Amino acid sequence: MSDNLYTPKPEHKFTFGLWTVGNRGRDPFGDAVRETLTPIQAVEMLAEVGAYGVNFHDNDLVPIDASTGERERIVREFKQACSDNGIAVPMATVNLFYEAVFRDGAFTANDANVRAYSIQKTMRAMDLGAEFGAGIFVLWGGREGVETDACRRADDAIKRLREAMNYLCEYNIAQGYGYKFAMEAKPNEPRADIYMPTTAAYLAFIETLDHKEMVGVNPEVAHEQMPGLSMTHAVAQAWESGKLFHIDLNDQYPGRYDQDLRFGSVSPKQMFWMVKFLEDVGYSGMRHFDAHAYRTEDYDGVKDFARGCMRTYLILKEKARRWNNHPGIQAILADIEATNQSDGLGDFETLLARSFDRKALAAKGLQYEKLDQLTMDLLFGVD
Ligand code: GLT
Ligand code: MN
Ligand code: MN
Repeated sequence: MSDNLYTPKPEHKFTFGLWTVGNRGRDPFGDAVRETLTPIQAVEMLAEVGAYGVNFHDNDLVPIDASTGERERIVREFKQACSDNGIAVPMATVNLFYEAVFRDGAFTANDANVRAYSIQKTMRAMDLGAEFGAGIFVLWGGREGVETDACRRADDAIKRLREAMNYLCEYNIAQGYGYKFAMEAKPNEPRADIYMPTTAAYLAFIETLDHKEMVGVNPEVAHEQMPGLSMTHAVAQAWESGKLFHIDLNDQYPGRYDQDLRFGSVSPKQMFWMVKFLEDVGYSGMRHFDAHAYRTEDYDGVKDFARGCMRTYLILKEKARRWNNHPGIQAILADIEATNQSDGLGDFETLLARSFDRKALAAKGLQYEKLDQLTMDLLFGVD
């Protein structure tokens, strides 16, 4: 087996955020364990490990208090570093969660000035991303939630979110940026409850927007798995709705804080189904790793982490190819498909007149045990 198969290449569209490889291991109980990585050092590292692109929040690149002159210098130098290292910037986003001003939310905050400031900050982040040719703009509403519902009606929050999105879509049109917005759900953390807890919640919300064609979703493995949901099903619904604009890959034990672990390191079987889905349907967007290295690691360990994310994706992609060509698996799938033949339901009268042999329909074993074990053998590498 050629190891080349598992070597990342630009066509795989593997990207990382500045905040991912640049994560210094801070958590609520302890401070940084790694030195600050400058944006330029991060780009050099991403090129070294074979990534295609880098993504950033406005303030990952340009400090919030930077002067116009500083901003220009930073942008110029970072553009140079990206071009020197052959690294693209396919996605940009905005930090609407770190500063104290966002303690009550951003687009949904009760203070109208906070809401306006949040929209202005987003417009400026869109300007910044556009300077790098980013085509996707991610919006993660991490602070859009509550600890107590005493503070506002939840439907008012949704109306405010809609107003903000409609305004930003108009700005996108007016500036001719051509962004696709990708909204990222999360059930909780840092708020006790976040208003848009699942990808499916966003899919329903997007349909109510003035420019819904411009807005899709950015499902994240960890955010679906925290409450024990299926990432594959979330991704499938987004895809089927034509709304899978971006994806955040990592891993997560259900029922815990947002762990953002190395892709595939916790639930390889679930991630196999997800990768197989993406590859089978021909998803052509970015494969973005929104994860970070263990707090135990130095920067060599961060490289191991980044390489591991991409390698695992490519291994699962190859496993999916083999699954699709596995004679035993395909024979069972053909059996399943044989039961799927239909001339349609016909009109009401026809269907009401049809008789069904309920017992016969329930009698035949479906071989899903065998199918699943063949999958396990393939994943374990023993077949
Ligand atoms: C933050 C969050 C991620 C989001 C990023 C984009 S920021 O790291 O945990 O899930 O994708 O805002
Ligand atoms: Mn996360
Ligand atoms: Mn994310």
